[in-house]
Amino acid sequence: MKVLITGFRPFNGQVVNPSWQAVQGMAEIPGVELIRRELPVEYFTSRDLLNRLIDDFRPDCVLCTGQAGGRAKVSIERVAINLCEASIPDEAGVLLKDAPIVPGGESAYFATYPHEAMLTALNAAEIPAAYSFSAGAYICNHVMYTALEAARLRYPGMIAGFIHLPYLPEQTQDQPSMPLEMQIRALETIVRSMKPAQ
Ligand code: PCA
Repeated sequence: MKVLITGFRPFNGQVVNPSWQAVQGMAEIPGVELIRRELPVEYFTSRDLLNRLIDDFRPDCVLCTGQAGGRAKVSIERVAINLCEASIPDEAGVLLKDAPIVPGGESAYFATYPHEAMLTALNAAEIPAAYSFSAGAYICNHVMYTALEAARLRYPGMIAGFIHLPYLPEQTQDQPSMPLEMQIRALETIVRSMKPAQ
């Protein structure tokens, strides 16, 4: 099984992004070809790059990951919406409000990964995890929408979804966080619970 897994660069003045740290830290998994890539926290370049990676590698599964500062658990995102609505600009200085990702496109796409198996596996591994029904309306949602749109329109059967990760302990004094070791284990557990579509 070929899995394209992405993390993000740091953004909004931070020096690390747990998502790329965790993706880089993952061990190889038997039976899985892991393709790891870092995405910029920019609307247009992240979408173009992800689409190009999907077209080049034709993965069975696209798993994108990002930071959700303030959340205590690993979030299994269930839905991406066709909306950009952010209070901060992206790292290229683009500020979008009330803008569609794809004008005239589907309003929303549901993640196509085996969310129940993933949550069960995370619970069994005693890693705090929960479903989330909003990936926001910034770059993470944008990238998730892009992956799910590619699955729907170009690569039927491709598994796609998005995982939001908490802050690392060193990123915050007063907000929830999760050690890097546990974030890495979470991603390994999630990938192991994926099954390619028949
Ligand atoms: N988190 C942001 C963008 C990049 C990241 O890691 C988000 O939730 O949209």
